[in-house]
Amino acid sequence: MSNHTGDELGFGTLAVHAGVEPEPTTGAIMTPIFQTSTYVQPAVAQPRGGRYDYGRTANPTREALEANIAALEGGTRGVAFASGLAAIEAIVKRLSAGDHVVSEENTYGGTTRMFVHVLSRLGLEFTFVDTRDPDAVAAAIRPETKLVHVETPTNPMMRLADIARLAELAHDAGALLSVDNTFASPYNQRPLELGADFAVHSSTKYINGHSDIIGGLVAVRDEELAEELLFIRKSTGAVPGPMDCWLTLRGVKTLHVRMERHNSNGLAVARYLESHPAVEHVLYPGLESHPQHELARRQMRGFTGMVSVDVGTLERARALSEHLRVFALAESLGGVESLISVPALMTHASVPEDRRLAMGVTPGLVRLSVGIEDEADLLEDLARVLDGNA
Ligand code: P1T
Repeated sequence: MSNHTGDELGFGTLAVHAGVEPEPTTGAIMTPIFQTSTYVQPAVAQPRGGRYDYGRTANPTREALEANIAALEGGTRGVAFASGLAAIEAIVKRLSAGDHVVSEENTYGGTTRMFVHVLSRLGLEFTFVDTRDPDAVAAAIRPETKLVHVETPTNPMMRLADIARLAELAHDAGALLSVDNTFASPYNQRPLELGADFAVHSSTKYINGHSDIIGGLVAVRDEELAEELLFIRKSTGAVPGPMDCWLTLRGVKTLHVRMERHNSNGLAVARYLESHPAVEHVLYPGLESHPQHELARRQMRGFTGMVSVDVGTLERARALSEHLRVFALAESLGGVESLISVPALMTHASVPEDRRLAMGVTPGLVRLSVGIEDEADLLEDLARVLDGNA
């Protein structure tokens, strides 16, 4: 993947500038926070700009962020939501009772919970498969299948789905493909360019990057899909606040710079852990030992700061995650600071135990979100605990 998105500006230039125009009254270089619920209309039912009638429908701070993510994902339109889950929910809510979704089985636990415990009750059907295997996806597709939903890399097993191959499969069956691109970020992977119909993010993570908001974003190439998502958002209400959109816009300006450091620190931590005798195995697409390393090299520019390791037992997982000093014990990921978590007891606790174990989410699995601190400090922190000097 090249640094340049087609014929125009490079990714870093787009991250800084896309969607951001000087404010017309003063020339303020930063997009104002339009902290308002409504707008004064010059005449009845004649909102300014043809759309500024109410904050749930339209907000200029939110629109700037939406234009930015559209550019970064190589799409034409972006739609912002109150959370990553609200963004995924809107994609699925395009469907109707009786429609069928094929989903990766190892998504974020909250995504699976929403599919199984909320959306299934409304008459949608879900089949969960290992989307590493395109044949398994093909076998799960039915005449009523309208959507294939994958996460790549997956949370927390770092499995990859071949986006180009699955886009073909889905389209041949008359279905659309949505890719949760949260773990990769658009800097490392651009699903729309590989044929996906939706690139969806928990912008809570890398895109905002500073662990101070909850948000979701979807980018699409097709205007009609954008209009459908906007209609669903307006009708169901999961809008992000203007302040959160502004913070996300500020965060995204440094996405390319942060991702370079996440990528290099992630690889350094993965290599270090792979060499350590206390670690049973390391899951990181950038390692030659990752079973899908070739696919990773083909569809990703870098391999992110997400590293999962199996240390064998819950006892050891607890010892590691509770004794580090630089890594903080917390859910979430993708912020500038390093975090560590134990998925089986934290982010994926809502997934039934037998399914967790079948996917490899064992009690000894530890997930690291490697931040942008100094590499030496991160390695030293891990060494101190793993070598037994905590
Ligand atoms: O938390 P929210 O912004 O609603 O995003 C949900 C979500 C969606 N997709 C992926 C891949 C995610 O990892 C998440 C949220 N994940 C965590 C909070 C976590 O610690 O894994």
